[in-house]
Amino acid sequence: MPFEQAGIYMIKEVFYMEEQLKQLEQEALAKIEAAANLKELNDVRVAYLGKKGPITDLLKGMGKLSAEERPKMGALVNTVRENVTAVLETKATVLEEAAIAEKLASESIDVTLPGRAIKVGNRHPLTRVIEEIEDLFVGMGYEIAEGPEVEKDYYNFEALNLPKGHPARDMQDSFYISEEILLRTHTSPVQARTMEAKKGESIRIICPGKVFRRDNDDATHSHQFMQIEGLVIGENIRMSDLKGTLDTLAKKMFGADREIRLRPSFFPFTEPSVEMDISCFKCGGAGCNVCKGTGWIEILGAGMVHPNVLEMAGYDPKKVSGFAFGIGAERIAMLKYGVDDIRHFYTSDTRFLSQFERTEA
Ligand code: FA5
Repeated sequence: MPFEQAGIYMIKEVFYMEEQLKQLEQEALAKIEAAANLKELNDVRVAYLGKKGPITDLLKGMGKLSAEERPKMGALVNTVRENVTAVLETKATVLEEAAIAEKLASESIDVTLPGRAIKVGNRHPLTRVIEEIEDLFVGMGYEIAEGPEVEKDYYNFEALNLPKGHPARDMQDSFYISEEILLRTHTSPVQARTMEAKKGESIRIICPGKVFRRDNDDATHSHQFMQIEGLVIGENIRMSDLKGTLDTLAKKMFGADREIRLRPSFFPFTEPSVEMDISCFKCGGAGCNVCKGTGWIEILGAGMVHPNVLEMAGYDPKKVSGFAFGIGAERIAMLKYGVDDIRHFYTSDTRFLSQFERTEA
């Protein structure tokens, strides 16, 4: 090709490549603008900037240009690539943010949906009653004592002034393991054990625990039940101290306007012995179905510790005296919560037990 002709061809070629580049840039920018998501944007990147894309093709065609034109055209191609890349990146950021926002919106938690309830247990009504009584007495300076449920005949009966053959044993028939070992029939053996251990010191204890009797189960009796024993020993402990203590207990458990009544009774380990009634919390004393028309409800047995019991435990009845009481925890819980059958406490029926959820004792 003659020299002049070659020059004209070169000018045409440069012009053609510049035009193509501008057109490609416009096309790429328009497609970037139109890309609706990151995938479409990536397709644009591959199509225009990829190895098989038109811009790469143009670069490959630069061999046809003169040595002078080549760097100029190279710089121009690079400017276009940089421009397209920058716009691509800006758009990518916008689309990424939009994608995140969309994901967050689609995954948002509907807090108005009701949660799935987690089943948690609650304290047994008898535990509530026992803890409430414990709190009251600990607040008055009592200690909490414990004793074995499998007990010696000696502590359950003999040390409490109930020698073998004593007729009052019939009121508390036990389950015998052997002649000398039995399931305790009341919490009073803890009195005898504590007195023996304290060796003449003054005592102020409360003793909650499980007891057993050969009673037939019915609405108010169970062969296994809970008692709470109280014992105070010291100088000058009088019946009036017992009365004041029981009055405090009744008011705490059943309300400040409760009256108490002490009736003479018999226990071989106390003298004098009493049964304590409270004025009916339902009718206030007028008579109703709860108090069986009497206006009073029996709560516990109590009395002044018998001199024989003091002596057997090594105390001098001429120097010290004391009082004791024994509460049936089920009786208190039945009255307090209006439970009509003692067996409800022992059948583990959640329909019964769940009624005490979040209920203040
Ligand atoms: C006694 O057990 C004496 N130890 C109480 C006592 C202690 C008196 C200290 C004096 C000094 P009693 O057998 O009455 O007493 O029983 C006391 C309470 O236990 C009763 O008032 C009753 O509420 C409860 N109770 C007795 N037997 C049963 C039973 N089978 N089922 C459920 N509760 C019972």
